[in-house]
Amino acid sequence: MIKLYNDELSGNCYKLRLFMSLIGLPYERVPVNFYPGREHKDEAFLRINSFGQLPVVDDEGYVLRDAQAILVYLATRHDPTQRWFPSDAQVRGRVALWLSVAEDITRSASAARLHDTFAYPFDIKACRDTAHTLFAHIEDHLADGEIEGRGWLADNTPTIADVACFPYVALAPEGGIMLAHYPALRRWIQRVKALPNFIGMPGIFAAGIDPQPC
Ligand SMILES: N[C@@H](CCC(=O)N[C@@H](CS)C(=O)NCC(=O)O)C(=O)O
Repeated sequence: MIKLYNDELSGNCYKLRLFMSLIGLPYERVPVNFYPGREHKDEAFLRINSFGQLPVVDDEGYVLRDAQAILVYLATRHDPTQRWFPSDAQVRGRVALWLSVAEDITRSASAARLHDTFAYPFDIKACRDTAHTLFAHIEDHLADGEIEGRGWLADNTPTIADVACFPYVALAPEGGIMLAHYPALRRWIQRVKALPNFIGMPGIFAAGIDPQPC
C-alpha cells in the first residue's frame, strides 16, 4: 500500500490526501510532525527526502517527493479513469502550467500562513503582495472561463491542476490574504468542495458547513 509521509496541517500533504480520496485510492499515513516537532529536518527523514520537505510518498519502494510531481505520478499510475491528467497534449501543457502556478502559490500564500500561524520569519508583505498578484490572474482566468463555459483551471473538467492550486488558495485567509475581491475564485472553491469524495482539513470545511465563509 502507498505510504504518505504526512502532517495533518500541511496544505501540500492535504493536496495528496484530497486527490487520493477523489480517486478512491487507499493509502497509509506516516505522521511527520512539521511544527513544532520539525521532524522533517531529522536525520531519519532526511534519508527519505534530502530536501527536508513534506510530502513524500512511497509506493512499494518507489519514493517520490514534491506534491505536484506526486499528483502527476498518482494520476498516471493509479487513476483508472485517466480523467485527472488527460493525455491530450494541449490539456497536459495547461495542467503543467497550473502545477507551476501551484508552486508559486505555495511560495507566497502558504508562506504567509506559516508566518501568521507559526511565526515563520518571512517577509509577510512580499508574500501577501505576490499572492494577491497571482489570485488576480487566477480570478481573471476563472471569470473568463465561466463566460466560455469552463469551470476549471486547465480543462472543462477538474484535473490535478485544480487539486494542486486549491489548498493554499482556500487557506489563504489564515495568512491574512482575504478573498473578498475574488468572486470567481470563491465560486471555484465551492465547485472543488462539491466534488464527489471531497474531504477537508483543518481550516478547509466541506461545502455548506464553513463557519466563516471567506
Ligand atoms: N515543492 C514542494 C514544496 C513542499 C513544501 O514547501 N513543504 C513544506 C511543508 S507544507 C515543507 O516541508 N517545508 C520545509 C522546508 O521547505 O524546509 C512541494 O510542492 O511538495
